[in-house]
Amino acid sequence: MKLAVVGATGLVGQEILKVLEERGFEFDELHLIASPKSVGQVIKYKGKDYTIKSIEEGAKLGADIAIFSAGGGTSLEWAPKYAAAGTTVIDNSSAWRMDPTKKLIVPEINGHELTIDDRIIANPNCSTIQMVMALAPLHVKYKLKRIVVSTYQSVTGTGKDAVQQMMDERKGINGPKVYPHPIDMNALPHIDSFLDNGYTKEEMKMVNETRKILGDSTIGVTATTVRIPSIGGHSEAVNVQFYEDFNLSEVRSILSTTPGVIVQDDPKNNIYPMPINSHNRDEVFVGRIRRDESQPNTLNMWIVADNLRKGAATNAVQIAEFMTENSLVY
Ligand code: 11C
Repeated sequence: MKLAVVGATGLVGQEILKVLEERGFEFDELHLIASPKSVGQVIKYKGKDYTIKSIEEGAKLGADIAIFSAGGGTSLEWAPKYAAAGTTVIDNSSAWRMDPTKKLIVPEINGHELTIDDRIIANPNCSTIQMVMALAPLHVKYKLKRIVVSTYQSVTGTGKDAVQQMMDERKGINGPKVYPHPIDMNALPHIDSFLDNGYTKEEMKMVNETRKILGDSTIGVTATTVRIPSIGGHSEAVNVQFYEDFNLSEVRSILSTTPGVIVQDDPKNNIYPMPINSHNRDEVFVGRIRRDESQPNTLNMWIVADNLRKGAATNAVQIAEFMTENSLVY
């Protein structure tokens, strides 16, 4: 098994290496690939030195699996070249997610759709993954009609430079800016670029990716995505209307027994999910579970997860595990 990590020096790339090590992912060879400015640098993995290779070198390796986290442009250009050389590409960018010929996978939900013929597999957006992890088991039982979601997203979703901007602002340093406004002590209702319909790309990802993963294009989804000065994960206030009515204790029981989901819901003791606690965790945390008393069959929840983990690295590594464990890699 030859494994390549493309974009190994970025925040998600670094997290992928941590997750591979923690989960004991087995391989014979590891190749770390990054942009030209990082080529030749040395990165340690399990105490061993790895020299960063270029994406061109990586394409010639004949890797069995390549986990890409190098942005949409790189992926559009290079994922097909890697796939043509026999590599199964697991791609973290938005490049292939809505391509009808590519699968958009959260292993716990639709991993069973994967086959040996899938050579480019899309990893969903972080804010979508954590939401569908909590909603998929409820959809099976009560059938989703409409989702209204507002997000409170960590600066780590933008990358290293955004974390630096926040830290600089905190220290009063006038450094380089990633956001059009200050982020520390602020909230920006603006993630990714604005589209003609008034929504942002991030908001439309939540609409379209949710429907694709759950395999139901009739689900109504409307999103407002907001960047806040937090680090440990993304948080989401989700209002969900179902076709069938539910019972709150049954909802809690379904969520508590869903692999990868942890219910933290004891408001009297101030227990609810928070990004500070989801940091470095692979699970999705759900709390503030309550009925929306303003309309029938409607539930409110608060969902938090580490966007670099289940929202990106962990989900991608889980796809790689699924492919190898089920002999779906050439
Ligand atoms: C953010 N969700 O928090 C974004 C980051 O489509 O994979 C991931 C963007 C993507 O800004």
